[in-house]
Amino acid sequence: MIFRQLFDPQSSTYTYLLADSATREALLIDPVFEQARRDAALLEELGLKLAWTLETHVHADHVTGAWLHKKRLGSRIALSRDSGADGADRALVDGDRIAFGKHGLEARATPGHTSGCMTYVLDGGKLAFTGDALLIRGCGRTDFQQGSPQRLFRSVRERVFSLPDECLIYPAHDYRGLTCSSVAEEKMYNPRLAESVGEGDFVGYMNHLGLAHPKQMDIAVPANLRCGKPEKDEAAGADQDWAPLSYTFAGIWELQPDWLQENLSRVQLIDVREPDEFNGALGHITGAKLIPLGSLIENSGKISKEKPVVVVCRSGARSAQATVLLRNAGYAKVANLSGGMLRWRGQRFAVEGGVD
Ligand SMILES: N[C@@H](CCC(=O)N[C@@H](CS)C(=O)NCC(=O)O)C(=O)O
Ligand SMILES: [Fe+2]
Repeated sequence: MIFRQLFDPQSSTYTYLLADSATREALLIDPVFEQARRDAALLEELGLKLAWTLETHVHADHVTGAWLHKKRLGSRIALSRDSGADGADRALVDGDRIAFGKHGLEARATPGHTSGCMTYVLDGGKLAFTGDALLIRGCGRTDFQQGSPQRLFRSVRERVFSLPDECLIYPAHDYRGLTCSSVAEEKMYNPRLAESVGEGDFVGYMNHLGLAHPKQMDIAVPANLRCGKPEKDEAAGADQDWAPLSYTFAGIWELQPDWLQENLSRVQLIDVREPDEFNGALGHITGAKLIPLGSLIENSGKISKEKPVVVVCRSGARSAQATVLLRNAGYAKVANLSGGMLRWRGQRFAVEGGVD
């Protein structure tokens, strides 16, 4: 079993990657639109095939990446039939099972935060992905999207707290940086839903939360009712298309030495090593401009914003940082030379200076 907890800092959303280590079939729970590249990079780096994306509910605070993953990776979309969303490949009802390899998730209807909330229970109760029904020492609000504190109370008590005490709880959000809890812990210490709290107190409390609506709500809810499909499809294609680039999980656009070798005249090549390295044993690529990483931004006036920029260093690490600095400085077309001068030399491409 492969398991990763991923975080979107903008909306404080957790996305979960689950996969069978033998068949490499994977699924994502609650992917975020803006993080689709990151998720795809991780899937690729781990050698996984995305079979499903699952939503715990129609989110009000971020747009799902479900449609984008389906378009790019061919995954299928599943969420509750009661969500009212269009565009799913599978409309889940209570008790449905989604299998991946020898593992499976059971869908348990846990309405109350919204009417279409599902909790997904892994392999008979090892882990539970509770969405916004049960948060760590908290719960989702009940003041919009057909929310109901009475329904939420019963969902958590009857469908989540009935899981084994040692079952781990992974929520859709945490606003304080907490990552994981357990059924036993929440039964005991959840200030709203612990076993010592009655339904009347819970309802009274939830009806007086007085929270502001999520900032993205007017965009997120309509988009999520289409499973994240943009109104205009072309908005999703904000990729760099000037070279066959790949995107790493660390968030770096990279290109391979063979492409650069053929296309040197189409790019500005910036070497961010120190002068003694540039003129040292590895040599440098013909036409490269030397601007050491430490003085890159002060010297960015020497780099045009019109022509794509490729950054190189010894191994590809400093130049990866340089791509981030340049992007932040407003350069849209920037990529790292994968593997740096070491790979360039290893593949026997020509250099100026250097020793054989
Ligand atoms: N400030 C956040 C609010 C997010 C929010 O309201 N989150 C919902 C989940 S969709 C919630 O139930 N929050 C529980 C809470 O804040 O106590 C935003 O603007 O996005
Ligand atoms: Fe929510």
